Amino acid sequence: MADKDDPEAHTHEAGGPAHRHRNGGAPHTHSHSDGFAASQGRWAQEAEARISLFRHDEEIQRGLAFGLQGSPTLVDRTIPTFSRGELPHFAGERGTFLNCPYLEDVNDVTDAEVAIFGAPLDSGATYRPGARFGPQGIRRSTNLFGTYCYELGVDLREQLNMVDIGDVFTIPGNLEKSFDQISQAISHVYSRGVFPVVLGGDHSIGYPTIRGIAPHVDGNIGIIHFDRHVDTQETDLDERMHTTPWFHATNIKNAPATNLVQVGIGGWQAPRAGVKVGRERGTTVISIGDIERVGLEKVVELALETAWKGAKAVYLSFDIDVIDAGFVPGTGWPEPGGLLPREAINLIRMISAEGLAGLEVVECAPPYDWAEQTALISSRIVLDSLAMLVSEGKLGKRAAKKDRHAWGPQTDL
Ligand SMILES: [Mn+2]
Repeated sequence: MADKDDPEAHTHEAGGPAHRHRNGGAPHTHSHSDGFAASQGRWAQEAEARISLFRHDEEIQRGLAFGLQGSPTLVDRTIPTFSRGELPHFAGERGTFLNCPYLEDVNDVTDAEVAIFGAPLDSGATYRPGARFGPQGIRRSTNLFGTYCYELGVDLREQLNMVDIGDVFTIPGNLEKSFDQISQAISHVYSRGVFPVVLGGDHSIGYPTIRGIAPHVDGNIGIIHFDRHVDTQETDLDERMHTTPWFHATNIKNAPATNLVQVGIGGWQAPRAGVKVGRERGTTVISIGDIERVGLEKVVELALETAWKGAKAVYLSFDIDVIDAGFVPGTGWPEPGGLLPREAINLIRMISAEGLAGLEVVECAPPYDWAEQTALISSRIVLDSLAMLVSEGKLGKRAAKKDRHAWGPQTDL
C-alpha cells in the first residue's frame, strides 16, 4: 500500500520522503535546466496514485447503509439521504478530530495505533483563559480538512489506525487534581503502546503529560518545546500555572533539563525567574533570532541532537503562541514576532521525521479566535506531524483487530 513498496519513495528525488526529511516539504530549487520537472508538485501528483481508496469506499458504503440511499434525482449514487461519513464537511455529526472513528471504551485503546484526546483545562492561565475550549475548537476546525496531505502523499484515513477517545475529565479550579487525571489518561494510552496526541488545554498540562509518560520510558525522555515563552519557573501566582511545566517536568529523574530544547523563545513575556532556572539547569534555548540566522534545517539538526542525546524517546510540546500573534489571536498570551505558520509546519515535519513518543498542542483559546485561524493552525501541527510519521514509516503499521469502524491499514504492515 501507498509508497511502502515503491522504490521511488525512498530515493532522494525532490519531494520524496527522503528529500522532505531535509526540507520539511518546502519546494526544492534545482540548478539544472530540468529543475521543475523534479519538483515537489510533480512528485506529489504521482504519489497520490499510489495511495489506496479502500477506507474511502468503505465509508461510502457505510453512509448508504446507515443514511439511506439518496433521492432518485441525484446523479451521484454515492450520496446518502442523511449525511454519514466525510461529506459534506459542513453537515453531519463531526465530533471527532478529522472525523476519525470515536472509541467510546478506552479499555479497547490498544486496538488503535494513535489515540487523540483533549485536556480541556485553563485553570493554569495567568492572563486570558479559554483554552478549556481548545479541544472542542481544534476538533471543529478539522471540518475544513480532508484526510489526504498533498505534499507528503499521505492519506491518514487509508494509512493510520487512529481514534479519538474524547476528553479527560478535568477539575476546573483544581490544577493538581486535573494534573492527576491527565497523567493517568496519557499513561493509560502510552503504556499500551499507543501514540498519544493531546489537544490542550493551557500549557500547565506539559508537566502531567511528561509525568504520565516518563515512567514507561526505559531511559531518558527528551522534550522539544515550541513556545515564545520559557515556562521554566517554579510557581506563578503561587501555583503551578501554565508558565511552570518544565521546572516540574525536568525534576522527573529521566526527563533531564539537558534534553529539553526550547524553540522560538523571545519577546517581552519571558519571566526572569524562569530564565534563571533555564540557565542554571542547562536547557537549550533557540530564539527566533537564532532561527532567522541559521535557518530551519540547522535548527532542526540542533533540536534533534539535543533532545535525542542519550534519550530513548522524544516528546513534542507545541505552544501555538510560538507563531506570530498576527496569525494566532486565539491564545492566552499572544506575543508578536514569532514563527510564520509555514515555518512552524516545516519545522514540525522535519522534527517528526525522526520519530516521536507523543505530542501535544496547547494554548489554543477559541473565545479569542477569529475565523478559527488559531484552531486551524493548531490542527495542522497535529496533522503534519502524524502525516510525516506515517510517511517515514514510524506510524501506520498497526491494523485494527476489533470489528469496528476503523481507519488505517487492513493488516499489520
Ligand atoms: Mn507560550
